[in-house]
Amino acid sequence: DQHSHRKDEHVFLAEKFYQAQPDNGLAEVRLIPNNLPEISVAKVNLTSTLAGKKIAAPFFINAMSGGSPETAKLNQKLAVAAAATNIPMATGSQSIALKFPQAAASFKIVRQNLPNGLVIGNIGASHNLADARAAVEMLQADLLEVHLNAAQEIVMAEGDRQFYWEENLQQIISGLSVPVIVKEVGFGISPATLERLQKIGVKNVDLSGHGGTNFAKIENQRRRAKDFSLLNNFGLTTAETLLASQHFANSFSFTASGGIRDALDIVKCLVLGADNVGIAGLFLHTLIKKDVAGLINLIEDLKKQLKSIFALLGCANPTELQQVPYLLSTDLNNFKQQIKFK
Ligand code: FMN
Repeated sequence: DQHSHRKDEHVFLAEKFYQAQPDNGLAEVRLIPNNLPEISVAKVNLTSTLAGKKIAAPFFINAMSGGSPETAKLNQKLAVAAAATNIPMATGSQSIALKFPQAAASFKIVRQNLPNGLVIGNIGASHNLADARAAVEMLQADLLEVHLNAAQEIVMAEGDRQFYWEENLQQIISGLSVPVIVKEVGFGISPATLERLQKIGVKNVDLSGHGGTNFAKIENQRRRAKDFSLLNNFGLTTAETLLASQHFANSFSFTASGGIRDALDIVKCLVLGADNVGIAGLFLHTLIKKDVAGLINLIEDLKKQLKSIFALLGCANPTELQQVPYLLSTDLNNFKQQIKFK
C-alpha cells in the first residue's frame, strides 16, 4: 500500500542523495590542541547517557526503518549490528503499525534481534498518549522518540496540513512510563522551541539539524510533478543547533544528529554540549554498501577512534570533553550573536 511504499522510497532516496561530505556546519568548529594530554588511550571511558539510560559509547542508530518487507530486513540487520556492538537503536516511525497491525512485525523484529539492548520506539507528535503507549508496548521499548517534522510534512505531497501537537506532547510526557526524546528529522530544533518544550516538561531533545539526510529534498523528489525545492536549505545546521542549545544546558540532555560522518564529528558534538549522538544516513549507507559485517566494523572503528581523539584532547570521558576549547568560523560566530532564545 501507499504507506509501506513511502518507507521504501525514503530509504532509496536517502541513499541516492547521500553525501560523504555533509553540510552540517561542524567543519566550521575547530578544536584547539592540548599538547600535554597526560593520559593513555586505555584509560578513556566512552560511557555516556541517553535519556537517563547508561550507554557504553556516546552514539546510537537513529530512527529510519520499518513498515514494509524491505525495511523489515533493514531493521533486522541494524538490530543485529546494534546487538553485536552494544549500541542503542531506534526504529522508524511506528505510525503505520498503529494503523495497520500487520505492519507491527517489521518493527518487532528489532526487539527480537536486540533482546537485551536499548530499543527506542518512534512516533510523530500527531499521536496521543494511547498511541505512544501502544508504540512502547509493541517493542517493549526502553525509550520513545517523538518526532516534530512539520517541514517534512509540508513538502510531502500527501503530508499533514495541520500541526496541533503541543497538547499531545504534554500528555505523552506526563503519562508515559518510559523516558521520551523529542526530535526533529533534520531541520533542527530552535531555541524558542526548546523554551516551550522546557515548559511542558520535556527533558531529552535530539536536535537533529540540517546537513545530513535532507527530507526537503527527499519529499520534493517524491512529489515528482509540482516542484517544492525552495525548502531544500531550510532549518538550522547541526552545529547551529548545538550552539543555540547551550543556553539550555541545565534543562535538557541533548542528542546531536544530522550528517554525522566520523569520530571527529561525534567529538565536536560532545564538546559543544551533547551527551550523545544519533546516526542514521551514514549507517544506512554503510549497511547498503557493506552489509552487516561492514556496519559492525564501522561502529567498532568509531569507538576506537573516539578513544584516540579523547586521549589526544586529554579527556578521560565525555564529561571532560565539555571543557575542550574551540574556535568558530566567522559565520557560526555571527549566528551565535544573532540567535534569540525566546
Ligand atoms: N526520523 C524519525 O523520527 N522517524 C522516522 O520514521 C524517520 N525515518 C527516516 C528514514 C530514513 C531512511 C532516514 C535516513 C532517516 C529517517 N529519520 C526518521 C530521520 C533520522 O532519524 C535523523 O533525524 C535524520 O536522518 C538526520 O540524521 P542523519 O543525517 O544521520 O541521517
